Amino acid sequence: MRPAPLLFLLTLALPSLAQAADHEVIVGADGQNAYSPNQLTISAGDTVTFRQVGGFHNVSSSPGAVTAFRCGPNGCDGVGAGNGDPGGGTWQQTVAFPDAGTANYFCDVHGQSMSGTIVVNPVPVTLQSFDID
Ligand SMILES: [Cu+2]
Repeated sequence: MRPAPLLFLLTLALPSLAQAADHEVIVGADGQNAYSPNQLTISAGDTVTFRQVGGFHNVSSSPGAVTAFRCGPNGCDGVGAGNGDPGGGTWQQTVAFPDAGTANYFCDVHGQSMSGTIVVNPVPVTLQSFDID
C-alpha cells in the first residue's frame, strides 16, 4: 500500500505535461513595427517563441506580467550571460509560462505602439480514480 501516494501524484502531473505546446509570435513581419499575433491565448506550461524576421526590436514584459521577460538577439535578461536589449537581424528566443495570468509586453524601441498580450489559462486538472489491489 505504500506506493499509492506516489502513483496518485504522477497521474495528476501527466496531463499538463502532455498538453504543453510552443506558440510562435513573429516580430517585425512585413517591415511592420508589430508582433503577429499580438493577442495570444495559451495554457500554463506552454512556451512562446518570439521570432524576429526584420527591423530592430525586442520583447519586454510590462510590470505585473505573470511571467517577467525581456529578450532580444543577445538572449534574455537573467538567463545566463544573455541580455534582452533590442537589436536587428533575425533571432528567436523562447519563454516559458508556467503560471496562469496575463503578460502584456512591448518593444523597448517602439514603446506601446508595438505591444502584445499573452493570456495564460490554467490547465484543468482532471482527477482520476482507480483501485489499488
Ligand atoms: Cu520595435
